[in-house]
Parts: sequence; structure tokens; C-alpha cells
Amino acid sequence: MTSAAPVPIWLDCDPGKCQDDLHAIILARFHPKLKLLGISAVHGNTSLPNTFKNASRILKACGSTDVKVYAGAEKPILRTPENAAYIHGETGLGGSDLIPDADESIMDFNVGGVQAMADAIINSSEPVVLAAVGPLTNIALLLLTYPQAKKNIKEILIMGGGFGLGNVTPVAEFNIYADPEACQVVLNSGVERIVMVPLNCTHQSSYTREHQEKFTELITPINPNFARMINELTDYVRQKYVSWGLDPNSISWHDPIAVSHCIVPEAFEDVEMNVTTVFGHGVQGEGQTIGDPIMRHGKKPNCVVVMKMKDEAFFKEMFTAWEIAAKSSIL
Ligand SMILES: [Ca+2]
Repeated sequence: MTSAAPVPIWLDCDPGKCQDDLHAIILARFHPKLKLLGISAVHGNTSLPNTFKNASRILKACGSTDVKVYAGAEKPILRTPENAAYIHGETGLGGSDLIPDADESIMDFNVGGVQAMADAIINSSEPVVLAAVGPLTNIALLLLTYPQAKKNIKEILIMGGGFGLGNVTPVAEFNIYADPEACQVVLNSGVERIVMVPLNCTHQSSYTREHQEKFTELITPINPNFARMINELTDYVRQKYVSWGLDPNSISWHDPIAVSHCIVPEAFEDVEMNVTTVFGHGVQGEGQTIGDPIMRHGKKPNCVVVMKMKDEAFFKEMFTAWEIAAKSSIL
């Protein structure tokens, strides 16, 4: 019996201080059910020059040289970037001296991230999963500039939003809050399938110390330096959680959880909704996502919102990718 061909995926991300983009890159690049076409970086967790470099550093550490990284938007559509505090030197990918410097041979300086994404989607022989795990600026620009790409998008898979909860304000999640206008453009785009994986879902998963012990046991014999790098980066995040007043034993790897939805959709519970974003600068609740599952006043669903997940199903796929990345790693 032959297994199905891997699904083409494009990853738009903002690798920086929370490390979850790193694991999304590992999952998208190494999971056998996916074929990563390229990565576009966007402003977000840190400045664009940093997210662009960080994506290449992660691929380099994992021994991947055949997937290119492109730079997308450095700013949100109508507002200043959220990362201003991080532009002065801090790369946003701290905690381990094993992570290599940026590799310019896998960074494309000639083609912009939005154009590269459009080319990859339009030229793909199979519809592409477009996974967005940072602010949605690049995705909005893609849909406005290259509407012909829409018909070859299998789904837009978004890590973002929160329904009744947030992580920047009581009601707004970071990726949406950083560019709510872009989110509304995406929701209005008419793309047939948009899947939103909000905090309500990702908070149901924790990378506990027990998971980390299992990681160390499994990955160290394959590649001790790779295991050490990931553990050092994880410990750095656990310290950040303490400084933010959060439980360091309950890290949520939000971004790879969203990516895993296209690998094991059966591990998630999806609800069709009409979703809108509160946009406009300085308005009450800006960046909030509002979901209407009842579709009042004749509204149509424009989004699948993922409200529940099976934690262990996600980690099974993540461990598969970690093992393959550890074997491939140059560390
Ligand atoms: Ca991210």
C-alpha cells in the first residue's frame, strides 16, 4: 500500500521570542505528510529583519537547505508594528548558543515574500495549504494583489484569535491584534476554506516537563546537540512564562498546533462561524475576534473555528517531525 502524496504547504511566520514558530517550521518542513514549498517572514514577534533571519537560522540548524525563506511585510497595513521594543539588537530567538547564524544561501533577497507565495501557489500542481502563524499582513496582501491564487488554495490555516479571551488584551490575541485590518481582509476574501485555530484550542495543549523528559530521552541518542538546543530554547521560554506570571509547566506551542490541523484534522473539533474582527485604531476591543456560530440575520459562515483538540494527537505528530529534524540536523 502506498501512502498519499504529501500535501503542499506554504508557511508564513514570525519566528521570535515564543519559539512556537520554530516548531511550526520543523513540523511543516519535516512531517512526512507535508511538502513545504517555502517560508515567508512577516513582522510580528520581532522585526522583519529578525524574523527573516530567524527562519533561515532554524532551517540551517535542522540541516534544511532546499527550502527558501523570503521577506514579506515589515509593517501592518494601517498601524505601527507591535515589535518596536525588539528592534534594537534582540533577535527574539534567544536562549541557546547552538542556534547558528543566518544562512544567506537559503534567504532570497530578490523576490518579496508575497510574490514568492503567489508564485508557489499559482504554480503548484495540487492545491496548497497556506498556513499563517504570525500577523496576517502578508496573507491580506497576497489575496488583494494576486486574487488568481485563491483558486489553488486548499485552505488558509490561521493560528490566531480568541473567543472570549486574549493574550495581549483581555479579548485580543497577538497575531490578530498586531494587524486586525489584515485579518478582516482575509475574512472578507471569499477564499472557500479558512480555518482559524484560536487560543481557546491551543490552550488545551501543554508542553509539560514530562513531555520535555520524553523529548530528551528520545532525541538525545539521535542528536545530542539538537536535543540540547531545543531544550535550552524551551527552558528560556519557561523562564519567560515565569516573568509573565504564567505557569512555566503549561507552555502552549500555538503555531505548530495550528499546522497540525492539516495533518490530523480528526484530532480537532471544528465549528462553522461567521467571524469578524474589531479593527480601527484605538477602538474598544480592537483586535478582538467575534464569532457567531448561530449566523444571526442571515449571515453566512466565513470561517471554520477550531474549538477543541486532542493534545496527545498533536504531540504524536510533533514527535515524528522532531525525530526526523534531529536526524537531519547539522548540529
Ligand atoms: Ca508566530
